[in-house]
Amino acid sequence: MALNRFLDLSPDVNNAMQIGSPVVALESTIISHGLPSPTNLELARQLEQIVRDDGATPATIGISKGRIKVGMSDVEISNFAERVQGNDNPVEKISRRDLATAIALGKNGSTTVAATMICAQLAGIRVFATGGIGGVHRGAESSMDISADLLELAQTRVCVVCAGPKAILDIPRTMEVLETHGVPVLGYGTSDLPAFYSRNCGLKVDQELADAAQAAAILRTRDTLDLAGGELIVNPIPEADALTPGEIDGWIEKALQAASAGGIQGKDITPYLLDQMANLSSGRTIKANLALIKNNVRVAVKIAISYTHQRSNSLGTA
Ligand code: PSU
Ligand code: MN
Repeated sequence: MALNRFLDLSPDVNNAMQIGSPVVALESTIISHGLPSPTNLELARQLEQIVRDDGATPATIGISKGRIKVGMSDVEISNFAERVQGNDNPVEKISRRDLATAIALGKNGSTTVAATMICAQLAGIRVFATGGIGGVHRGAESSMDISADLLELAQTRVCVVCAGPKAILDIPRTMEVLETHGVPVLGYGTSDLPAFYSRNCGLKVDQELADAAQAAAILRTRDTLDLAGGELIVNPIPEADALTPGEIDGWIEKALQAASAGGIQGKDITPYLLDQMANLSSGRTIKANLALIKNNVRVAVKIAISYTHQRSNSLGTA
C-alpha cells in the first residue's frame, strides 16, 4: 500500500505493518489535554508498555511539525505531555476540522479520537484504544455541540475501544446519533452500556460480545461488506475503580455550571470539564480514568491479535 506522503511511521510500527503483526493505535489528546502532568506522561508510557507486553505494537499518534507521526518517539510524547514541541511551539488539540491546517502550516497537534482514527486508517491500523470518546453534549438541542468523534465513527473504518460515553455528555442522545449513523455499539462482556466512570447507566448496548474473537469477526465481516465507518467497543471500568453515579452527578453539575459561567465553548469544553471534574473529585476521576484506559488497551490488544489471525471470514471473497 502506498502510504500517504504526510505520514511518518516509526521503525517499530513500519516493521509490524510489513509483517502483518498486530498494531494498536493510541491517541495523544488524552496526553496533552486530557490529564495533568506528570500523570499524563507516565500513563502514555505505561499504555505503550501494556501493548508490548500483551503482544502487539503501540502506535501513539500525533502531529509534529506538520508531519503525522504514527508511533511517536518518547521525546515527542514527553513534549506533548508538557504541551510544547520545538521552540516553545504549543501543541494544539486537533480534530478532523483542524488536521489539514495543522499539516499545511507545520503545526504541532495532539489528535482527538476523530483525528486519530483518520491517521490510523491512513496507516492501515484497524484497532484503536482510548479512554472516552466525545459525544452529544448536554444542552446540544440549543448549542448543537456534537463531537466530531461521532461523525468520524460513521465514516472511518477503525474500531475504537473505550469505556463508554462519559456522564458529562447526554448519553441517550449520543446513542441515538450513533444509531442514526450506523455505528455498532458492542459491549465487551456486558449487555449494559458502561458510562465511563461507572459500569452502567440504565441503557443497553446493541450487542454483548463474549470475547475478542467475536469482536474481530464483526470487524472482518464489516470489512468484507465494505461498510463505511467504525465500531465502538465499550468496555466497563474495572469494578474496583468504578465511581457511583450519585457522587459523579454532583461534580458534573458543578463542572457544567462553571463552564457556563466561564463562557467555555467549542473545543475547549471537553478539556475544561475533565479538569473541573478532577479538581472537584480531588483526583478521584483521574484515578478512575487511568484504570479504565489501561483496561481498554488490554482489550484492544486482544482484538487486534484476533483480527490479524482471522483471515477473510465465510462471507469473504478475498
Ligand atoms: N474524553 C476523555 N478524555 C479525553 C477526551 C475525551 O475522557 O481526553 C478527548 C478525546 O481526545 C476526544 C476529545 O476525542 O476529547 C473530544 O473532544 P470534543 O468533545 O471537543 O470533540
Ligand atoms: Mn464540541
